[in-house]
Amino acid sequence: MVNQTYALETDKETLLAMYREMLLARRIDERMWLLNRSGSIPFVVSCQGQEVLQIAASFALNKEKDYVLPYYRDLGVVLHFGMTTREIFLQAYAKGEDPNSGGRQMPSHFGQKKNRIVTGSSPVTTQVPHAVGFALATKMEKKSAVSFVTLGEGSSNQGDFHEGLNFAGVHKLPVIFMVENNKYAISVPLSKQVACENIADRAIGYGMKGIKVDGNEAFEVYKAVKEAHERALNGEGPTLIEAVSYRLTPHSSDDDDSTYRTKDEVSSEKSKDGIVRFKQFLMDKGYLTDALNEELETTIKQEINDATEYAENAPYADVSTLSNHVYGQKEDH
Ligand SMILES: Cc1ncc(C[n+]2csc(CCOP(=O)(O)OP(=O)(O)O)c2C)c(N)n1
Repeated sequence: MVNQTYALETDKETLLAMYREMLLARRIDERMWLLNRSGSIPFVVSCQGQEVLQIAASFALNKEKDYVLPYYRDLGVVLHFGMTTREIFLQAYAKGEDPNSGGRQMPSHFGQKKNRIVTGSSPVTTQVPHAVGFALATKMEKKSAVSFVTLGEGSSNQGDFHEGLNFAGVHKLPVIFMVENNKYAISVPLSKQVACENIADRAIGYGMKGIKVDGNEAFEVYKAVKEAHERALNGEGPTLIEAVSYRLTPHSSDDDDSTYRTKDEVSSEKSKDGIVRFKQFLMDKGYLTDALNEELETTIKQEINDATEYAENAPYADVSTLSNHVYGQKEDH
């Protein structure tokens, strides 16, 4: 098999595209916090600390064919699959043009049919059996597509996780489960969530390959997902990937993380930030320069300013649409 990681490491254009998406996700997230703290938007749930693994995984998928079933932190995944910066801000402001739910769901409950982003629900882990269902349909229809689902490590204790993995393992379905282990489930640290050493070890109980990777290392994540993707398309069944990172922000804008973790711990984890590491790699290779980085930052800022202004001025959903997507609608004849 071709060593995909090696091929990627010399592919300057793809690497710069990856970096741009990581940076865009981080800067969007940072803007969301400013808007929340200034009272403009009601709620933020961050991707910060998880951008590298989200973007690296997304680049290993086929965004024209695969289905993604993201969880609320997957800003990087949905940006890669085609959700625009404007659309991200429209959902944060709960405006009518929000592609996820027309402003009806909580922010970050991503879903957009045209980009094969399958909507999730507020109860965590419901996306796992949904992803397995998509993979079953894909197999029955003999389509060449993979279903990619993400969740937090805390969510891997829910029944839905185990039922989903069991069914996918038995039927050898083309699905990739990626646990984004950010070491906390709100205030509960990893040591109080699971008694096993690795979340990836759970794979063996369901007859599938399990692999643990450093989520701050883009190439490790890319390789794991690329191989899982190939296995899925070859009919070799599902894979469980555990990508370890750290949640750099509080659980959400409604959480005070100082009650359960120290500032020292957070700043020590911040020093391992995968984006900084990836940027350094690009600099060392000569693919990125200070000037190019500055240019990227400027264009991203402009894109975010435009999106913020657009979403702020956009109308809320019209009251006449209140029951759309809630009750069945009569077709016009
Ligand atoms: C079934 C269910 N139980 C509890 C909650 C409340 N809740 C929302 S997020 C969350 C923590 C999930 O932790 P994890 O899966 O590790 O994801 P993380 O937020 O850390 O990325 C909980 C308990 C919920 N939304 N759904």
